[in-house]
Amino acid sequence: MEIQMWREILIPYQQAVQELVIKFTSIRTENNKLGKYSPVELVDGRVKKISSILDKARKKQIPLDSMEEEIEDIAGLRIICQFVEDIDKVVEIIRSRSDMEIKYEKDYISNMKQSGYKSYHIIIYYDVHTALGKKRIQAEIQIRTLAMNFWATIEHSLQYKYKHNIPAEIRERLMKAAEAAHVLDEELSTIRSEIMEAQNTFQYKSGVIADI
Ligand code: 0O2
Repeated sequence: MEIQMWREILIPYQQAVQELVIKFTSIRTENNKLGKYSPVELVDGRVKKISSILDKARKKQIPLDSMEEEIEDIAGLRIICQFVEDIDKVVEIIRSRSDMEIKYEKDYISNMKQSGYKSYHIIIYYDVHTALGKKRIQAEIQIRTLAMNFWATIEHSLQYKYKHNIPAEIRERLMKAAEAAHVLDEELSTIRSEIMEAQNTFQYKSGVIADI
């Protein structure tokens, strides 16, 4: 398929990512305005590069006409939470939304990947209205804590550097780091209410909600 055609195919995905980033970010800003704790800390989104789409299709032997259905992360969203407990809250929010239909969920938190990767994935169907009309696209939403994200970002860079062949010694250290990230999440969870209270007080004092 020609590059120009791909550029056209990706337009609704770009729009979907922009819309979804705004929608999830507004959960944070609305909570802040109400002086409430937000389960959403950070939101990021991206459209997969054409070269990565084609690589994935080649690797998984996906035919051209089913690429859009089978490559579920052409539109990708990442929602970062402070605490593990917040992930469940975000999942509940997504399940209750009428503008997003869940295709399926993958829990890599209860079932950590062999690499040490932890994250909660939800594949959704989402309708976008572009100049060319309505299109139902898929998006992958990854929900994880700051600690899980820190680990995943570093591991992803190493995967890239070593072309998916990370040396055994580094892999071992990554497993230790994954365990340390898990311990950090557990420790912080035990003082979650203290931290939430402190952050609410801080928001009032620093005037984040003073302009309501
Ligand atoms: P990107 O955009 O570079 O992040 P597969 O990709 O074949 O392993 P599947 O079914 O496509 O499996 O989806 P899966 O396992 O849910 O993984 C999808 C995405 O989750 C990946 O996208 C990563 O972003 C993330 N992920 C999954 N496993 C790992 C891991 O071990 N380490 C890290 N750092 N991230 C992981 P892509 O395709 O890699 O693309």
